[in-house]
Amino acid sequence: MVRDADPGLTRWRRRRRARALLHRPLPAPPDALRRGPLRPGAFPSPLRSPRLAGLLGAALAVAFGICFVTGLISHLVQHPPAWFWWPSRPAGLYRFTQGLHVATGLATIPLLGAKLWAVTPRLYAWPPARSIAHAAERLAVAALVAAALFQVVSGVFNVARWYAPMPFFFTAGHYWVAWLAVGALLVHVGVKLPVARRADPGPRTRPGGLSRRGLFTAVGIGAGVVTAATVGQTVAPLQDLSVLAPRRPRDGPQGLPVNRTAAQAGVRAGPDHRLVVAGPGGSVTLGLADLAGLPQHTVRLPIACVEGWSATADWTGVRLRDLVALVGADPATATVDAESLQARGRYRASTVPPQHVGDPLTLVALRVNGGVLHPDHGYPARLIAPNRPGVLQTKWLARLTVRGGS
Ligand SMILES: Nc1nc2c(c(=O)[nH]1)N[C@H]1C(S)=C(S)[C@@H](COP(=O)(O)O)O[C@H]1N2
Ligand SMILES: [Mo]
Repeated sequence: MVRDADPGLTRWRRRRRARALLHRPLPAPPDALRRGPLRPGAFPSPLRSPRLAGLLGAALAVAFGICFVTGLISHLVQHPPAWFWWPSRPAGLYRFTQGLHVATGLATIPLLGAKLWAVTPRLYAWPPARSIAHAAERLAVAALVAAALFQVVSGVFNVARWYAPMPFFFTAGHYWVAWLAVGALLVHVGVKLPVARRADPGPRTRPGGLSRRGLFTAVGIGAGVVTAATVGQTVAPLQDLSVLAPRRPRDGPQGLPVNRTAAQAGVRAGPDHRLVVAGPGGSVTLGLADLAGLPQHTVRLPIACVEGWSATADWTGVRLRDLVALVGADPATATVDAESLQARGRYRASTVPPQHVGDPLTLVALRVNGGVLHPDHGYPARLIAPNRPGVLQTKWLARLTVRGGS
């Protein structure tokens, strides 16, 4: 009996044939199309070298990497899957990671601009696709550019709270496109890293023109200006510098910005307001005098909005763990669902996990910065907890449902 070949050899041949097919030259399009930016020598600037593209790419990869990781943290904290655990300390950690997310995202803008400028000639590469493999690589780059632009633009719209041009739920779109960008970026880096390593450094200067160092300095200054013009939304001492920041940490009633006003939320609470605390073994209903009669504590905690602004305030009220104990549950293991008087809206309710319930810094706040809560800050009672995004600091509390903790 004659065997054709051993299976290993056949597989090897098949793979070689597939590779040959991927790299077989495609027919070149007619030369008559080579006009305008497609003509040879259309981009004379020697600054646009593979070396420059590589250096800018490295800077972008660092900024994008930080932005991706901090964004992922933010997403997990806001939409926690069952396996995810986020501590209640350090109290200002989320403020830092989310501030960094928005700052690196914004600093990306000048870097991305310079990078796209540096690689513009590649957009008009001739022939447009040399082989199937080359075409696939270019498609990955197209996906990367589109995803990166989408992330920057949608992020800026969100910071500016301009939702009209986004016909999708920002948080979901921004999250999923981030994965698309990371995937395309990994392919791109895998393909380009060897090229950038081998790249001839090219001329550093062009007679009478901008040097590479000059260009880098300009991009660096651009990134610095963008950062300085916006970081004051979270670093209060810099707020006067931040002319482009949509929010200023000390502007608003009681020296604190407002995200959604009571009127916008359709909430009107009076002094007859009652807070229901429901536990596994029974429930209590507390009027404002009852709440004020419980031990009061003052904590210094920030509101850190996903939009990038944050502000510190002094909050006074009842510890959440004291209310949990009031209905006979153990604060160390209880989870609390907090619901607002607000009837509709995505942020009318939030869940407080055990590590935050048990933390003595977590309050049902009745006062801020020395006065009774302004209606826009959640009068008569709002949640304030350490290391939590603003969207989870539920205002106008109406009901607390305690689960577990028995
Ligand atoms: N009920 C309710 N609570 C809410 C919101 C909301 O829309 N509804 N917005 C949240 C968001 S996004 C932020 S950043 C904080 C802002 O609190 P402040 O307006 O008191 O600064 O409130 C949170 N609490
Ligand atoms: Mo927010």
